[in-house]
Amino acid sequence: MHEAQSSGRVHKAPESFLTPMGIQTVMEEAKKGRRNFLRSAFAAASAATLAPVAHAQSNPVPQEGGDPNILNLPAHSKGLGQSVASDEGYGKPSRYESNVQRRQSPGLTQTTQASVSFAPLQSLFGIVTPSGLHFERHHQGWWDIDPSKHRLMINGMVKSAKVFTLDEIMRLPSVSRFHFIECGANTAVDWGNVAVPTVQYTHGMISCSEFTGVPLITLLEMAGADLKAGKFVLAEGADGSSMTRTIPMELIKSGEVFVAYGQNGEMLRPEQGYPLRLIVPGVQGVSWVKYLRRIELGDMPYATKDEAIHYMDLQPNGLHRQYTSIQECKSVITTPSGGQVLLDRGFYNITGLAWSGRGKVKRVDISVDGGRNWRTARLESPVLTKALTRFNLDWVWDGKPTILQSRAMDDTGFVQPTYKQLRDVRGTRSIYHNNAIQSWLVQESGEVKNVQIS
Ligand SMILES: Nc1nc2c(c(=O)[nH]1)N[C@H]1C(S)=C(S)[C@@H](COP(=O)(O)O)O[C@H]1N2
Ligand SMILES: [Mo]
Repeated sequence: MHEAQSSGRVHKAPESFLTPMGIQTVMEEAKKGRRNFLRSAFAAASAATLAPVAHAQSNPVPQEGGDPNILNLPAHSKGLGQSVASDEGYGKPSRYESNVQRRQSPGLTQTTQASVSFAPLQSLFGIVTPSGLHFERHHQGWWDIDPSKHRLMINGMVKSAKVFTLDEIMRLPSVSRFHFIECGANTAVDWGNVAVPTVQYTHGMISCSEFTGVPLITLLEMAGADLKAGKFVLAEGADGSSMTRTIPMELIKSGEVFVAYGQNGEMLRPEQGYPLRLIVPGVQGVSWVKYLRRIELGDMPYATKDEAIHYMDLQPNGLHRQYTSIQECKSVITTPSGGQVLLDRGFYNITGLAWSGRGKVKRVDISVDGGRNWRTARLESPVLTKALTRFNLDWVWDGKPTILQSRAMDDTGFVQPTYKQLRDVRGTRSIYHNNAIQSWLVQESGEVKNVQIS
């Protein structure tokens, strides 16, 4: 299996093809002359030294012990390797992985400079997005701010306004938690039935990291916040976009909302808001204010520009949904997905991601026949609240065209809707908050395509 598009090969070690079927099955398949089954398994291995295709073909029945190439010792098995990688300072991925990159969507128009880049979901494993591949959304460009000069003010309905330096914040009791962040505009282009080619572009405005920081309630208490009268805070960023968002105090009082400086074990990346960003689990990305410089406690929603003009949903009845904040339960199959090619019929591991802004993912069902029948996928651990959850399911493709779909359910019982169900409620004029079931058409040629079915 490989990808036709430039957005990254499918990464599967041969083992992951063999394990679910067992070596016995593989041997039987091979004896039946299905050498392509093996070929696709080996072709997927990334090292150039592994199993040249010609050998596998001229030798359809594996000898005892398997591929004879295992006996050809490559240079790296005989010589001295390189000195410690710390010579280069910060470690980098293998040069064979250089096609795994954030990308700008071909479907989005660019004004003065690019403001969105999408995470390569089709190339990632597990639930954590490597920091260098985290999606980006900048309303007015990103900055690498000098942390010694950065300040965070807490003001409004507090006893005395307080200004924190980064050092002062880092002395306080901290928490570390895994959460997804999804832009409210993720999957937006698909509202208009525009079939962008890959999962990177349909769903790549989501990422998941382990964030570290201080609960916002701690900082509010230190400033002597009026926790009875204070109902909402305004969060403000230090970049030129004057990003401002209203966050309800219920989320803050629960201790869920925190001011982060850490991401995946190190300081935040500049693109992600270094040195301070607000983490608002389950809530759309725009509320996760980067370069956080001010928190004001008030008693009403603020109706800021980013709440009164953007991120609202026009309903069929002509009214707008405002302050739409929770990202509802959603999932997507990341392999096989748009732009990838199945080399041959046979076994494939279907894998993907599910999430819910309301809590944990409870179940993911998968259909391999366009929604007629559903099988329950395996959820891989950990299954964490308001974090990405990885699912897997065994599948044997019979070589005929078919449609793959995933449908997630969260622990509130909410079930991810079809496009028909979503449009019945939300109409056809929405841009944001599309959590409909994604359909991937597997064509007879093996090419996988983005399609919409109701
Ligand atoms: N200060 C500031 N915060 C911001 C933004 C911004 O442009 N400036 N963009 C918001 C939007 S719309 C999203 S989706 C997320 C994107 O976060 P990321 O770039 O870390 O992926 O940050 C939010 N916070
Ligand atoms: Mo966003």
